[in-house]
Amino acid sequence: MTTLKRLSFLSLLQLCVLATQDVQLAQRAATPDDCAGYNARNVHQTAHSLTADLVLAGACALYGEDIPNLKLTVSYEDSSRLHVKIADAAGKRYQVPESVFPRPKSANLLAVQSELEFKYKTAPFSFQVIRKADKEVLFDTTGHALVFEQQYIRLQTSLPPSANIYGLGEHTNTFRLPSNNFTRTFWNRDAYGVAEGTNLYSTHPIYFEHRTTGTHGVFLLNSNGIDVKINQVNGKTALEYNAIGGIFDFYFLSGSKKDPSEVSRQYAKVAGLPAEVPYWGFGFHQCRYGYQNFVEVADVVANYSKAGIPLETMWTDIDYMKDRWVFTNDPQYFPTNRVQEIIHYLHAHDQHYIVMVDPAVAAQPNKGYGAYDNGVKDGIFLKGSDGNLFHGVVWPGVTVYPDWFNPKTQSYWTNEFKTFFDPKSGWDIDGLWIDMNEAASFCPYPCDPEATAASGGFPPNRTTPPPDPNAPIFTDVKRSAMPLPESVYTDVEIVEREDVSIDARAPAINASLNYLEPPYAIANAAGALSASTVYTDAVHSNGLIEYDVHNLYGTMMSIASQKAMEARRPGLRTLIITRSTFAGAGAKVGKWLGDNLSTWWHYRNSVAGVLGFNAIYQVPMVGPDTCGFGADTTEFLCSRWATLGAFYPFYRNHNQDGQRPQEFYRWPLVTAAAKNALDIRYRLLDYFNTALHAQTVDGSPSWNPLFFKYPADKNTWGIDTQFFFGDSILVSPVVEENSTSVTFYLPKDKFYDFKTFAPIEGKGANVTLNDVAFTDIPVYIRGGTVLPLRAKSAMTTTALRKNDFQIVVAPAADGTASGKLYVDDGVSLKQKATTEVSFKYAKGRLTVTGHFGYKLGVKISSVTVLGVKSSGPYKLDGKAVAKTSVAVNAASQSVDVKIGIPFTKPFTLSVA
Ligand code: MIG
Repeated sequence: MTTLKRLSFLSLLQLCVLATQDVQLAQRAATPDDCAGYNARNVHQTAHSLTADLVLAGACALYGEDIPNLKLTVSYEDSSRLHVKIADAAGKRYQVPESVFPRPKSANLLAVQSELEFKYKTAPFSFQVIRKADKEVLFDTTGHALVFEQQYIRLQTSLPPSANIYGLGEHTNTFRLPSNNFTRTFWNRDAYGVAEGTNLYSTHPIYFEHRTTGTHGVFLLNSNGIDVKINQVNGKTALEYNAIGGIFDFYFLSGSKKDPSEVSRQYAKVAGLPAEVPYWGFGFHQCRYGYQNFVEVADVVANYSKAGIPLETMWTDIDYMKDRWVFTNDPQYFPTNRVQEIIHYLHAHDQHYIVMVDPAVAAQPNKGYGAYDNGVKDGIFLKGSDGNLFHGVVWPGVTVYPDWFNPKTQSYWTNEFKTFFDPKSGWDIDGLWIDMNEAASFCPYPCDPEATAASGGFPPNRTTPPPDPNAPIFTDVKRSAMPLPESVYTDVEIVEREDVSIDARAPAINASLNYLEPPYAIANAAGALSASTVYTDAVHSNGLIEYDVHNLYGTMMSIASQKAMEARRPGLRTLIITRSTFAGAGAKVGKWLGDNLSTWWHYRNSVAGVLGFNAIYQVPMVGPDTCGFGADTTEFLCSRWATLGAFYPFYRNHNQDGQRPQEFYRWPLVTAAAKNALDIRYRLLDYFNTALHAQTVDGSPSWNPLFFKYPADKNTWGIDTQFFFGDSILVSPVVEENSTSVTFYLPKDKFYDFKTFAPIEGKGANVTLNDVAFTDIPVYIRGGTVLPLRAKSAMTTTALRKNDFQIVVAPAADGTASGKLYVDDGVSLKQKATTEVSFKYAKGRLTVTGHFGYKLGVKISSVTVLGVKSSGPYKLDGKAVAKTSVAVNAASQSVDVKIGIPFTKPFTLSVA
């Protein structure tokens, strides 16, 4: 009786819904392949496009209601790109907003002009994408029903057995993905320890597939939670997309038969060309979580220079904040006047300073806390499903989160930056580090923010007494608040942490859908969708639901922060390093690989991570925490990592609070390793800057997997502990724990040892080196290359740019070589004048051409030709070079010709 009374109208309604669902349940298919799929009707084919209505062929209802009517649109966007879109016929469903992912321009080609062919069957509807040149079927949904339900869409393609698939990051799997029994989940997550096989911080639903016939790409533009499953079924690779929302918005990229990097360029046209970074951003960065106060930060800077290790940029983590509130500083531990002293010192020494900013703002009303009060006043914080401010828990305790979709958020954010990072009254930072933007929360699901915050540790108590506010800094004393680590190797214990346009088309909240616990559960390693993040039923100011846009949060924070930083220093390139990204983020920011651990596995695995972001996702400015973040590093691991790190695009030593200190100067061995590696990096810096600049122009990767250069050589396809830095520098680090031996693959080609310049014949076989010192790393120049090296390294990149060049000619087996050099002022967004030089070498003659708009102000000290024995005579622009200027090195078979001419115009150098 009472129960009945309590039954409201609403609950009665719910009962009815349940009843209908039961009917559906009874009818529903057991697996996606049991579903009848859709039939294509009204196929409308013009010379430019194809459209069709897709009509449900029979109830599938695997995870809720089917959407009975769909629309297929196929367009030939350019000769290498085919756009295939399968959406609801009504066009009401969520699609990735153009403000976050601007769509590529379409040349609207005729179908006959495309390298790709779209072939379809009508009943049930399936399709193939075929590369016309060789009739290769690149994508094939035949025999696999299309499923399109409110909260579950599914599509499967058959690929060759054990297909070579790369991409689908962010992940810590091998670069070539496992081809069986494998799930890649996209749901951005704070992923301490970056466990293999789990979803990490970023979402890049692009894969490259490599076959003997060529390399192509497939990009699914969808920001919802997705499981991509890869299995071997009936002798084929089955790749299945299971997304919990959005639409199927595919871009097929035809790639190339001979050059895998062609797909990178084609994808860059879709994702956007990556941002150019300031030249100083390639310098070495030192960071850690747990620098206690300004004295310690200054000491680290001073100790680097005392040790003679180039330090370009010093970083400060959240330690600087007062109670971890963003846009505040602790007046006792990090008083502004003392931090300004540090920043002035750094700037006076051509060094730089970066600090962290988190998105979550401490929910501290009535405390005069501007970042909170201003946000509340502007109404820019994200609201929960109840219409009140959404609360999570981050370092300061209970927090709110900026809603990047709110049109007022940009001016709020820009203003907080302008105020706190004011060059005169505040902290004049040079770059920015943004974290926790998955968005991360420490609140488990279901979340009780007050209870979680009260459970302790938010914010953590300071563990050291405040420093003397007048403490002298930069006094050249090697002082340390932390004990130096012992110079012995100890086993590393792995500690797992316990807790831890289209824009306007915002679909209305659908009360029959479950945004918190949808029927299909993706394999989110955090558990529920809303675990340790913003609730997925939160509604953005434009009506978009967090359920759909969760994976965009970090990229939207990146875009807003990039604008805020540019507003501080108009006209200058920004260096922003983020943790969370979505496809396209590289157009604005760089990325670090998150919370790795100080283990040999993480050290090795970093190469695959950098390859993915640079060569595939077009986020080229990337690197892991060198020497490892969590767990204690060791002298040997940190030595090896210092040498490998010198070849990451983004080279930063970063460490977790409480772990053993790991600045490079802490051990003599690591100091030597870092000095040696930085010497190589800096001499190669203009070569690498040229490569990265080229990537910003057309997407050509500046970090290459071996198979990009040797696509026909099957031995290279799975290699992910070696790589090319730029196009021509082969790096093969020692990978075994505490070992001085390394076995690596040397493709059938001509190489030269970077250190000795001695030639070495690659045989398409493994090579073993047994005596690689901990301060050393095997580096080879690929034959066929002209390298513009700085003749000498320097303590800062500013000083480096004043050093002369040494041109190294490393001929291929056929005696030819080529290379290029790009130089500009290194900081401006728009360049007034640039220098672009091209080097060609053939038949003993080096020809240097190009334009020299940007004044280098340096000389070419010498040209070094490798693999030759002849001492000349040499002629420079037809005039004989003095014999005394020519030095033959018999041991390495190289000749160094001192020329000492200003690097201002074209010239030739030839053997007479
Ligand atoms: O919950 O700011 O990945 O680099 O040192 C940890 C403190 C928050 C996570 C980042 C890490 C950073 C740390 N942060």
